[in-house]
Amino acid sequence: MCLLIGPTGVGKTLLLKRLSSIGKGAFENLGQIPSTIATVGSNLVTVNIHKKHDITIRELGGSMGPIWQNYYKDCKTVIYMIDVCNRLQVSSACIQLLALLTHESLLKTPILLIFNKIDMPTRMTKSEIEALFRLQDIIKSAQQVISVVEISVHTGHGVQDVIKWIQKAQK
Ligand SMILES: Nc1nc2c(ncn2[C@@H]2O[C@H](COP(=O)(O)OP(=O)(O)OP(=O)(O)O)[C@@H](O)[C@H]2O)c(=O)[nH]1
Ligand SMILES: [Mg+2]
Repeated sequence: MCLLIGPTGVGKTLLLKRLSSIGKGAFENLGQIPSTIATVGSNLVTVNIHKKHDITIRELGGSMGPIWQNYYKDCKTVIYMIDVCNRLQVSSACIQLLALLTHESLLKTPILLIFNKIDMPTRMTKSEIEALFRLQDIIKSAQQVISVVEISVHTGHGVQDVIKWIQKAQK
């Protein structure tokens, strides 16, 4: 199982919807943007994006932060998503990220960091975020292999990179 977490409103549920429609054969940027509501609890979806087997992804709502750790034991990979427009969320997102990277159950778990909503003109730039998160320091000091992608679930930009990472990491 792949665990999909991150603060509220960053786009986790929308990404899951995109991945399931791509798994059903739809092109990644076709169709309207489906609406989402804040996830209370968790959202379990099986997506058909791997040649050999289906992949189960569990989203935990951002408001469930205090209980995320109950799910760390059962996951093979973790995707942590961040909203590049939400400046108010940066520091808490960073603290949450550090907590998960140092959690004993996740020390060997491959981590994908997603910076989402790069379609927005009000977005923070990549270097701005990297500085705010001290990303290079985090990557250097973490025990896990951390990959980083910038995406827009709205336009579909970068979603293929997410799929490639899941296919590789979730063998
Ligand atoms: N502009 C823009 N908006 C996005 C993007 N991805 C998601 N959103 C919007 O962000 C809002 C929140 O998306 P959700 O997928 O519900 O967020 P979530 O991370 O599941 O939130 P919780 O379930 O509360 O933890 C929705 O209005 C989405 O349409 C994106 O790439 N660009
Ligand atoms: Mg959600």
